[in-house]
Amino acid sequence: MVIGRLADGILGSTERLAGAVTGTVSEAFFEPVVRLGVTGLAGAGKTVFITALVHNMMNRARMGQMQAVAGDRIAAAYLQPQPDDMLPRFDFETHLAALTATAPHWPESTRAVSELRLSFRLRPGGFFGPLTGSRVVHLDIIDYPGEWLLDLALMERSYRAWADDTLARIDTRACAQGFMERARAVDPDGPHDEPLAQDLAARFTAYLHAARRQGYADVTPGRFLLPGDLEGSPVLTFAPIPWARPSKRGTILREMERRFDAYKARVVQPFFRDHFARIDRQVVLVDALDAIHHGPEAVEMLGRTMTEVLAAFRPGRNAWLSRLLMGRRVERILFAATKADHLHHSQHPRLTALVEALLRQSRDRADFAGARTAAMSIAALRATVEETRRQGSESFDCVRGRLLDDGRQAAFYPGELPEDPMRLLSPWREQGARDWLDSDYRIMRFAPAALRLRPGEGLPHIRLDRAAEFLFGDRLT
Ligand SMILES: Nc1nc2c(ncn2[C@@H]2O[C@H](COP(=O)(O)OP(=O)(O)OP(=O)(O)O)[C@@H](O)[C@H]2O)c(=O)[nH]1
Ligand SMILES: [Mg+2]
Repeated sequence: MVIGRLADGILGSTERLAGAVTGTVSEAFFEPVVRLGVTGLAGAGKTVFITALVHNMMNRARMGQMQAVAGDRIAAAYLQPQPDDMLPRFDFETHLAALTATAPHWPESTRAVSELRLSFRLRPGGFFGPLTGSRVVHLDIIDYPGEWLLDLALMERSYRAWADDTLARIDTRACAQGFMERARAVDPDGPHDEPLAQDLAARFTAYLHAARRQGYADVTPGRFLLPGDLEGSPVLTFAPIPWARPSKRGTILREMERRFDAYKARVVQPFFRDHFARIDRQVVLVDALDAIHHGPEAVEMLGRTMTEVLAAFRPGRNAWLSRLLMGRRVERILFAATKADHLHHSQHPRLTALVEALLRQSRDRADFAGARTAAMSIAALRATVEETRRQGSESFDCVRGRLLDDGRQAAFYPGELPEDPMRLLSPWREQGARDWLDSDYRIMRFAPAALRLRPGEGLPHIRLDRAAEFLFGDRLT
């Protein structure tokens, strides 16, 4: 059966079933809700992860590692209207259609927060099961850019502290010079002038993008990189400028201060209060293979950015966040290296070990405030098959797939990851090495494979069922 048609059938019936099964919002009172946050830096694989997860929870033949699936506890899984009216809905149908088209393609980049509610009707289990009847559990999935977590560092700072600090840090960076020249020339006591503010903000944004490409982790304000519908608005039209005296009314310095405060109050705070603070379970997706491909410095920078991002999960270090959370905490955090279908499975433990090593720097300081954590390598959508090739007396564990660039089928040997992840971390730390010394790690972009799914089968994946079991399996039994 063609998956497009199969999926259509499922979707058509599920949203109808949703209404029939759960009826009104008031019933939600009796129905537990798990809020699952899905984050990661741009391109880490959030959209594909959510699409594949939802599809596989609705078509569970490939989810055997989940206890609730193995024990046949899930009677139905269906999409429902989400509880938050003000959040864009995660566009599951469009993303699924892209991945399951006759000529499948990857979904568009999303770059903003979105939400989807997947509900489960569970069969009664245990000794008293037959007496209790079925029950409903809701999984609210929230997709948000990891970059937004970087803004946490701004919340306890004044404009002055932030501007001073930022200018001192970026002063010598080559990619900041276009901005720095303009910033140095500004008279902070001069009258506020909108074209000047816009020019400063545009140059600062261009600097942030360049810094991000070069792997710098200190790229705040995060929303400058992913503005969504705030693009061009005054809350994103400010920049750090040098100052000597306290600001006076009507000056450009005063306006910059005011907009920085507005950014914190109107952009950062609502995100943390309305979305982040309500998350129960979290998956942080990491594209470690892409960093390895780019070399030692990129791996180091990925580690630093992750440390910054993960500060949000160690609220003890930030008084503002601790007050906001009021003792609430994320119960489980999964760190998942994505796109593991680029590697033969024999190398997956090494990829996982690298993610664990990258995390260790954050973990050593505080263990995520008591949350249970795990790391694994996954592919939300498996685009390759494994193949072992012989060349002379040597054999190579390859993966084969359709290349994204020209549609050709190709077998690909990505290079062998070292057993000790420090061999990936130390070349930059110890020698500032630009390239890998003894090996070469290549990466190829594969297109999603054309699929022939049998009824009940979700999208092919690697360890998505284990990831789901860790993240919310306990709430489905
Ligand atoms: N081979 C393979 N490639 C993947 C997988 N998941 C994601 N990709 C690749 O990574 C790209 C980005 O994936 P997305 O899911 O769009 O990433 P994202 O984190 O939502 O990206 P933004 O929305 O831009 O922040 C895709 O276009 C694919 O090329 C996977 O499981 N296997
Ligand atoms: Mg996305």
